[in-house]
Amino acid sequence: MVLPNCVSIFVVVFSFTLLLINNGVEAFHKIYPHLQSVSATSVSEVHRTAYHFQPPKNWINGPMYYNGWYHFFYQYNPKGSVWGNIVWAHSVSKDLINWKGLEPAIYPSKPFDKFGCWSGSATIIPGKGPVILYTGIVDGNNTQVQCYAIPKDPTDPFLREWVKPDKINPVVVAGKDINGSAFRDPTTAWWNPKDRHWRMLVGGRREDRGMAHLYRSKDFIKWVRAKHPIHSKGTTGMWECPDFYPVLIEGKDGLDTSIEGNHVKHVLKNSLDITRFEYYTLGTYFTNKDSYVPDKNSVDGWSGLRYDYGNFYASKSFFDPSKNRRVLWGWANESDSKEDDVRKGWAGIQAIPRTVWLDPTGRQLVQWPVEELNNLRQKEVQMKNHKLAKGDSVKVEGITAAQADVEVTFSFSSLDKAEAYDPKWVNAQDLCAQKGSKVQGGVGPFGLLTLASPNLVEFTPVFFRIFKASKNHVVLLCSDASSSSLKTNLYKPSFAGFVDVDLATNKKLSLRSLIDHSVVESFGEGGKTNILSRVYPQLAVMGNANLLVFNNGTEPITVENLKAWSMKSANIK
Ligand SMILES: *[C@@H]1O[C@H](CO)[C@@H](O)[C@H](O)[C@H]1NC(C)=O
Ligand SMILES: *[C@@H]1O[C@H](CO)[C@@H](O)[C@H](O)[C@H]1NC(C)=O
Ligand SMILES: *[C@@H]1O[C@H](CO)[C@@H](O)[C@H](O)[C@H]1NC(C)=O
Ligand SMILES: *[C@H]1O[C@@H](CO)[C@H](O)[C@@H](O)[C@@H]1NC(C)=O
Repeated sequence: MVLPNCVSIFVVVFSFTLLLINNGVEAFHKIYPHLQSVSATSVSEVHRTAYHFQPPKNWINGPMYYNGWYHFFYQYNPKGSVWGNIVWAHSVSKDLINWKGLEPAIYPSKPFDKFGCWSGSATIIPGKGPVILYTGIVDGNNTQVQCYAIPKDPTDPFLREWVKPDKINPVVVAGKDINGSAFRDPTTAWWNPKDRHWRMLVGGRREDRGMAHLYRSKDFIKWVRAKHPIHSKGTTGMWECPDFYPVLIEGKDGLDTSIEGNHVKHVLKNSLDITRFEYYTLGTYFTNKDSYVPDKNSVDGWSGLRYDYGNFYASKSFFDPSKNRRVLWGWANESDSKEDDVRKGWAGIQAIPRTVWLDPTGRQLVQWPVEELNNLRQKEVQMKNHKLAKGDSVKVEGITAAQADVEVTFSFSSLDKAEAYDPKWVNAQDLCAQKGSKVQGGVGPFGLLTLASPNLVEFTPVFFRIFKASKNHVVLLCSDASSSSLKTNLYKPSFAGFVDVDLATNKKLSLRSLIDHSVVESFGEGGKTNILSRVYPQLAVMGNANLLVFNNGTEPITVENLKAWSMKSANIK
C-alpha cells in the first residue's frame, strides 16, 4: 500500500478497536474497509518496541523545545474506525526518550480545518512564544490551507490548550496557479533581521515537478508568496514535509533556523511521495534572491543523499537550545500486512531522535542517537581484539539481545582481497540483494547478526562489504531483512547505502545498532550511513534472540572493540 503524505499511514489497534488513520490525499481510497471494524482478539507483545516511541497512534508534526519541555505532536483520528478528523495529539518529555501523553492540542473545529488538521511545524517567536502553522483541510476535495495556532496560556508548561484565532485564519490559501490539493506541510519559519520578515516553506508540486513554495511575512499573520519557489526539481513529484535549516560548516553544534552567513550551509530535505523515501541536498541559501542552490556535488532528486537508507519518512528537525543541537526525528511504518497490524494491536513507530550536523568533508550530514538514550543502557558487556576468520561467527553473551544497543569497531590489515567493483552497481539496495551476507567475499561481508535465532535460521545481518574500484574503494553497508523471519508475506528489503570513507589511511569501520524487538536501527561509520529496518522474527524473539559478530570474507577481520548493553524500556505513557 502506498500512502501519500507525511502525516498519513497509520493503522492502529487501540483498546481492541482498529483505528484506521491517515490523512493522505489519495490515501482514503486505499483504506482497508474489511479491517475497519475488526477487533483484535489478542494484543501481541512479541514485536512491540520497548524504547522507540510507539504512540498508540502517531506520526510526526512539529517537535519543539520550549521552556524546559520537549513537545511532540502527532496525528490521529479520535473517532476511530474511518479516515478523517485528523487531530494533533500531544506528548511531552524532559529527555526525548520518556514521554507523557496529554490531550490533543489541535483538532478540527473551524471551517478552515473542518476536514482535518494535517502536518505542520512550530516556530518559537522570541519574546512571544510558540506559533504552530499547520495544514487545514477545508472541504471533501482535500483543499489545503495553512492555519495559525497559539497556546491559550503560554505560561502553562505543558502548553495544553491551543487557540486558532478566527479573524486571521486561514493565514495562507493557495493562489490560483497552485494546486490546492498538493499544498501542505508548512516548515518552521526563519527571521531575516535585514528586511525584518519571517519566511517559511510549503510543499507542493506542479504536474510532476516537486517544489517548496516560499512565503514572507512581517507579522506571521499576513503571508505573501515569493514569485518563485525557493527550489524545485522536475520528475520528483509531490514534496511532502519539506525541512530547511542551516548547519555549521565547522562543528557539531546545531543552529537556530534563522541563522545565516558564510559559516553555514543549508539543508533542504523533502519526503518524496512517489518513492516514499526522503532525500536531501546541501547547498547555499541566497537570502537576497530567496533561492536555494544545491552544491555541485550534491545530487538533487532520487539518486541523492538520504538521512536513512531504510524505513524512515516524514521526518522533521528542530533546534534544541538547551543542548545547542539540531534534532532530527523520523517515522518508520510497519513492514508486515494490515492483517498483522490487527493481530499485533499497533502499527508504526518513531525512530530514535538523532542529533544532526555537517560532516567535515562538507559532502554529507552525520547523525547520531541523542545522548539521552544512553540512560537506558545497563549491563555492559565487551569483546576486545577478537579475530574472525572467514565463516566465523561469535555470540555476544550476557545481554538481552532483543532489546539492546551495540557499538563495535572492526579492523583489517589489508584491502588487497577486496572484490572488484562494477561501475554499473549504482544502486546500493540492488547490490545488497545480490551480495548478501551468505555470498562470501574478499574484504567482507563482516558485521553484526542481529535478532538471530539459536540455530541461525533467522537473522538480520548488518554488515560492510568493501569493493575495489579503479581509483578508490567502495564501501557498502547493508541491513538485510531477507532472512529476518520464517514468516512469509512480509516486506523484507535488503536496505543498503554506500559509505563515504577513506580506507587508505584508516583500515577500520564502526557500526552501532539499536535493536528493539522489531527494529534494527543502525549507524555506520559514526552516523554517516544509517539504515532502519523493521523485522518480525518468529523464533528470534525475547529470550531466544541472539546477537553475533561474523565475517564471511577471506580477509581476517578483528573485532577491535565491541560494547553492548541491555536496554531498559522507556517510560512512554
Ligand atoms: C469538489 O470540487 C468540485 C469541483 O470543483 C465541486 O463541484 C464540489 O462541490 C467540491 N466538493 C466538495 C465536497 O467541496
Ligand atoms: C492536484 O493535486 C491532486 C492531488 O495530488 C491531483 O490528484 C490532481 O490531479 C492535481 N490537479 C492538477 C490539475 O494537477
Ligand atoms: C556465510 O556464508 C556461508 C556460505 O554461503 C553461509 O552458509 C552462511 O550463512 C553465511 N553467514 C552469514 C552470517 O550469512
Ligand atoms: C512502508 O511499508 C512498506 C511495506 O508496505 C512500503 O513498501 C513502504 O513504501 C512504506 N513506507 C512509507 C514511508 O510509507
